[in-house]
Amino acid sequence: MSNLKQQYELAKEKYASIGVDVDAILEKMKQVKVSVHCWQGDDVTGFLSPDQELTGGISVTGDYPGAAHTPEELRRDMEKAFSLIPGKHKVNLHAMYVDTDEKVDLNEIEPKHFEKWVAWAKEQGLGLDFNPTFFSHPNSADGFTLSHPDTKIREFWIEHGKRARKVAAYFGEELGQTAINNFWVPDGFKDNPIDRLSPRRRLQESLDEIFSVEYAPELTKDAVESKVFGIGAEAYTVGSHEFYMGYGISRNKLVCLDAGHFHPTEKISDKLSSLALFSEGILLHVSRPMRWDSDHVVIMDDELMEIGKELVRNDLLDKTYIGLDFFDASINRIAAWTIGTRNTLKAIMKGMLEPTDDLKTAELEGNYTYRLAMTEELKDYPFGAVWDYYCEQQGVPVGMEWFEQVKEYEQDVLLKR
Ligand code: RNT
Ligand code: ZN
Repeated sequence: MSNLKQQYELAKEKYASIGVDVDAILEKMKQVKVSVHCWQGDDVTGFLSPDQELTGGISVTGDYPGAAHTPEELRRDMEKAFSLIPGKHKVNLHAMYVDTDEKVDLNEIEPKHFEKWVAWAKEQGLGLDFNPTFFSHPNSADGFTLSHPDTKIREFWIEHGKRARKVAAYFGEELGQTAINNFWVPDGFKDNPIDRLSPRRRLQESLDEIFSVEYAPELTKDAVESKVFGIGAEAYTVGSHEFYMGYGISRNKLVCLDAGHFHPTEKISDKLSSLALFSEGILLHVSRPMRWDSDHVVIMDDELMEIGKELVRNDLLDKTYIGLDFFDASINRIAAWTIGTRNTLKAIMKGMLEPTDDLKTAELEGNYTYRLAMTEELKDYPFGAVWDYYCEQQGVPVGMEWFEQVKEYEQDVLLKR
């Protein structure tokens, strides 16, 4: 028996003693899909107009060598990352990642401009998700898009939203997996507005117009993502949390929670159970805010573990689509994907490796001493042995072996760009 397998068998016994079936958990883990965001690979630049500066109140810092400059490079980099991550996953594209020789604007995009992505996803056995891009464009230069007071500008963005949905439906059709299409709109004011209502009314009307076409949920589902503030929109964001809670629930849309889009002491882990009671479904943007919506690479911190536990304890994995949203240009970008995605999967596995029913019973009986004792003991259970074995079983590197591969790839590919 290999050493890893031996460690695994010991871990299995230990978890079995508290009623946790580890073999069954490995089976469940194989079903968990994470939507890996393409934009970590090129610092949110895209291929529509790569010379256009990044706007929308988000920001990427760092100049680590090796960013992808073409769709081919980006795909190759993502393939590398996926070879280091256990399981079969999805790729999350933004409209600005068009892959075509045609000069095409956001209000002109069509499924054909994404054909190469689809062919690649098929070949790799990946799903695709999508996002209309409401930023980094001359028509968003003054900070407003779907809520813009100028009808002409609003119409441009409404057309973009409609076309983005067509692309998402095409992904769903071609790949046989629902493509989640996430609407994040950066609109907001730098300083205190007089009229907070009218922009929100315009955003509501624009979205209603975009969503007036029905698509089968097997093909695509729409999500809406709120935010508390952005750079240059510190005073007021049109698409606030309350706006999209109301909008998403009344329109049967998925509500997207980004871990960085709330006040610093607010945690999305605590929002999941409430939202789940009322919403059609949930989209997560797993991210790591540091003092603000800084989009740091996801680490195994308390909040990530809490998200994993909440998904498992409340049986939300079927209702929740898990996406990532971070962008760090100061480190190797493939390592960034690998660390963030592996951590997200680990957090879910940690959630699964808990005697949930037993703990729920104890809580119901008022046995809070047991609840505390068990949850503390669990922190020392041999999670690592289970994770390592899962990686081996899925044919991906165990432990720091993945890092060696990233280093090699950096030498052979990234540094030659
Ligand atoms: C911005 C939102 C949004 C973007 C991506 C690129 O604050 O989090 O999800 O990060 O669409
Ligand atoms: Zn996000």
